[in-house]
Amino acid sequence: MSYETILVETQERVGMIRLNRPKALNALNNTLLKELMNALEAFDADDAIGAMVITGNEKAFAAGADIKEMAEASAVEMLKSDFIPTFDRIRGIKKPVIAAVSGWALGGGSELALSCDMIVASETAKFGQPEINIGVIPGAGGTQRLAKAVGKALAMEMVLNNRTLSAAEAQAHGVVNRVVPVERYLDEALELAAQIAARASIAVQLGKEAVNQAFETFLTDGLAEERRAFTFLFATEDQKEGMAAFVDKRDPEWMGQ
Ligand code: DAK
Repeated sequence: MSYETILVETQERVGMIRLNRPKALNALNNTLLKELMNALEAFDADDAIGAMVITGNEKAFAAGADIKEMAEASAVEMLKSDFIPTFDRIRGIKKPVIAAVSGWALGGGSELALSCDMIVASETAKFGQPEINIGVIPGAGGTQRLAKAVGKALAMEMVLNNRTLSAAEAQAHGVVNRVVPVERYLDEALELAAQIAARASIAVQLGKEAVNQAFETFLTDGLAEERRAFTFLFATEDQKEGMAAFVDKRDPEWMGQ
């Protein structure tokens, strides 16, 4: 399938999506959001793919929603826009999604990165919620995911006063998994994705769901969900294979079932 605003490729079991509106610093317009979602869902449905990477370019992961597209929008048009459904659907992707971020990750771009399961950042990455500069606030999870990630005080400063986070600060606050030189960030993300894609896929899927529960439920509900997922894995071939391989002192051969 060919796209207008993204580039899509596969590297063995990893699906990679590159946001590709470089002249607009990868601002997220409606076409890009639709295409991104279609590509993510196509990879999610493909048994040959085990993990995904979303990236931009060295200068910008994404500089936010396309301000030129939304400047004249009415409240009703914004309510009907693709932003909310897209971000809800990203939450529903079953396989791990890693953001490889270099340069600007602002507004909806920062929210997109925070919606991914992991972030590999280049040393030049900058995360921010500058919506206050244009008279609004984050609308795709920024106030919520950011506050959970960096704490109330810093989230307030970011949302109310456009404080940006450097890559090193983002790492110190647990927002990103690792920070690497700009020449390495994409390869590092692809390698991490390849490692996870080679693992027992049902356990990976349930592990992702269970960790997400930690941010969305009370502890007792999350623990119950984790216990159900853990128990269910004993109905999979991969659990039998994984434990037998340990006992036999050999590498497991995952079947994804
Ligand atoms: N939208 C449209 N175009 C953008 C853009 C954006 N967000 N960011 C950059 N561009 C364009 C610039 O207009 C410029 O285009 P030309 O003038 O060349 O045609 C080109 O990209 C290069 O940008 P600059 O010349 O400004 O580059 P600089 O290196 O000087 O500055 C910058 C880089 C990232 C600091 C600057 O471009 C900037 O401040 N950009 C805006 C960042 C921003 O405010 N982002 C937040 C957008 S609001 C929703 C939920 C969420 C949202 C929307 C709806 N719903 C629930 C419905 C999200 C909202 C947002 O993200």
